[in-house]
Amino acid sequence: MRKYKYFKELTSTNDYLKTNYRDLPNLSVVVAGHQTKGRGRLSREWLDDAGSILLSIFIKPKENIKINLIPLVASTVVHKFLKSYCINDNLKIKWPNDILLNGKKIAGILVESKYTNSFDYVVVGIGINVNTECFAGDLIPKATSLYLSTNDKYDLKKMYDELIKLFYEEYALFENDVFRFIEYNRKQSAMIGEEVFLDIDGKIREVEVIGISDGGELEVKYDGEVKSFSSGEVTLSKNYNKE
Ligand code: BT5
Repeated sequence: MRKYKYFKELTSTNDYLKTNYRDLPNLSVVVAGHQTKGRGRLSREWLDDAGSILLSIFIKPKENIKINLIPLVASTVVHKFLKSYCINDNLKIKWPNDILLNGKKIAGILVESKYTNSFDYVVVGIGINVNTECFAGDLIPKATSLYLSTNDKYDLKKMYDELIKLFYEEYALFENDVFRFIEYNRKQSAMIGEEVFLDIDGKIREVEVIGISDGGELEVKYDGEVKSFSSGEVTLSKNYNKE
C-alpha cells in the first residue's frame, strides 16, 4: 500500500507541494479532506465536499522526460481508474484535463511546474467527485459524481490507494514509452471530430478538433488551416460561454 500525507484541510494540495517540494522525495503524494482554495486552470475554483478525492503528486522529472505529456499521463490514469468503477458508462477525456462521465465533468486535473535550470517540480493535482450527492449553482448542469451515476457510495481510502498505485505504475511506463499515452488520449477523447468553441486569447472561435499531436497539443481546424494549441493557451467547450 502506498503512503501519503493526509491533511483534514489545506488551501490546495497543489499549493502544499509547491511550497514544500524541497523537503519531499520524488513521487510524494498529499491528500486533503477539504480544500479552502481548490484551484483549476486560469485561477478558476475547484469545489469539493466530504465525498471528493483531492490529491497531488510531486514529480521531480528525470532530464529526458517530456514534461508536456505529463497531463496526458494524468488523464490516462484518472480515466482508467474511473473506468473500473463505471464500466458501462460513457467515460471520456476532454483534452487536456477533464474527465467527462455521460457528458458531465466528474474529474479535473491541474498540472503545474517550475523551471529554473532544470525542472524543480511538476505537480499533478487530481480532483474527483466520488460520493458527492449534489452540486450547487452553475455546476448543477455540468458536474457529476460516481454516486450520482451509479447510486453507490465508495470507500475513499481504498480508492486513494488504488489511484496512487495506478499512477505510479503508469508513470513508470511513461518514463520509457510516451506514445501509449498519446494513443490512449486519442482513443478516449470526447473532442476529436467535434465542432467546439475555442477561447483563444479571449476570442471565441468555432473550430473542428482534428486530433492530438505527438507533442500532446490539440490540433484544430479553422479558417481553412490546421493549428495546434498547448493546454495553457486555450479553453474549449461544446457550447458557447460554458467551460
Ligand atoms: C480543472 O480546472 O478541472 C482542474 C481541477 C483540479 C482540482 C485538483 S483538486 C487537487 C488539486 N489541488 C487543487 O487546488 N487543484 C487540484 P478547470 O479545467 O479550469 O476547471 C475548473 C472549472 O470546473 C470551474 O470553473 C467550474 O466550472 C468547474 N468545477 C469546479 N469544481 C468542480 C467539481 N467539483 N466538479 C466538476 N466541475 C467543477
